Order: sequence, then C-alpha cells, then structure tokens
Amino acid sequence: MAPLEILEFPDPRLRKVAKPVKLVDGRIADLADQMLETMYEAPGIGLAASQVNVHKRLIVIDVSENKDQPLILINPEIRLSEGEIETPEGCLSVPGFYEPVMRFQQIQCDAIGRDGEPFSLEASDLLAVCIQHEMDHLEGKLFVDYLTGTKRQMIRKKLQKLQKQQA
Ligand code: QAP
Ligand code: CO
Repeated sequence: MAPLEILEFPDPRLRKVAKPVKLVDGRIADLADQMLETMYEAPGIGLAASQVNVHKRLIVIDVSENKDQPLILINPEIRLSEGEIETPEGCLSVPGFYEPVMRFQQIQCDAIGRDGEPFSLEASDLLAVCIQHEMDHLEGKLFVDYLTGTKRQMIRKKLQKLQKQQA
C-alpha cells in the first residue's frame, strides 16, 4: 500500500480544525491503518489525520523502541494533566527541524479505539508529549507556533525554498 501524502508547513490546510469522528466504521479503521503505515515508513513516532489532509479527530502514535506498540486514538480528550517537561520536538510536517517545547509531563486521556470502544490512557514523558503534539494538530496548531516568530519565519522560509525546488 502506498503511503499517504503528508502536508508540509506552511500549508494552510494544516490550520483546519478537525471534526469529531461520529462513527468508528471500517473506513476509519482503514484510515488509521494507512496512517500507521505512513508513520512507520517516514519514519515517525506520531501522525495526526490533519497531516494527511483528513480533518477528523484521529491520531496514531508509536513511541516504542521496536515499533511494535501502535496506538490509535479517536476523538482524544485530555482529562488530567500535571507537571512540565521540555523536549526537543520535530514533526513530519516540518521536516528537518527540532526545537524544544514545554508540555505537561503527565496526562490522562480518554479516547475511542479502532474497535469503537472507549478507553482511558495514562501517559508520561515522551508518550505524553507526543499525544499533546498530535492533539494540537487536530486544532490546527503546530509545534513551531510555540517558538519565537523569528525562528518560525526562518523555518518557513527554508521549507518553502525546499518545496519550490521539489515542485
Ligand atoms: C511528534 O514527530 C513528536 O524532521 C512526532 O526529517 C516528535 O514523528 C513528538 C520526523 C518528537 C515528540 C517528540 C521529523 C521524521 C518525525 C523530521 C515525528 C524528519 C523526519 C517526526
Ligand atoms: Co506533528
């Protein structure tokens, strides 16, 4: 199966707010599987549907060493958050750039799984950071939004130049 195309900053479609998934059917499950394949091939540790131009509240994550612990979160909500952690973040939509971002160190979240069943998840450190990063995508928000305007502009210019060369 061919990987899905990933939108790159500053594509305005990355700014759309994603809509809740109303029904977890086979098509949503297929999309989640395709997103996981796309993420593994990249390779990445997280991908939001917004990044593949599907504006639905669905994210996939795998922060495991052996890439054998896929997580699919549909309509994720953060219920509790605590502590702070600063981690260098990257993004498949912002290739080549990593910058430190402050996040909650620990979260509890509710979501729906690939099977349509609601579940809760406690996460800390990298997994917690990754969930927050991917949930931001669903709001049209990118990690570069936390950087200074100067840094964001520098990244935008460099990426636009690369994108023009590829076109
Ligand atoms: C979000 O990002 C994340 O620049 C997921 O050239 C990242 O999978 C959360 C990637 C870090 C927490 C910490 C980035 C691949 C992948 C690049 C990713 C690149 C190739 C990023
Ligand atoms: Co991202």
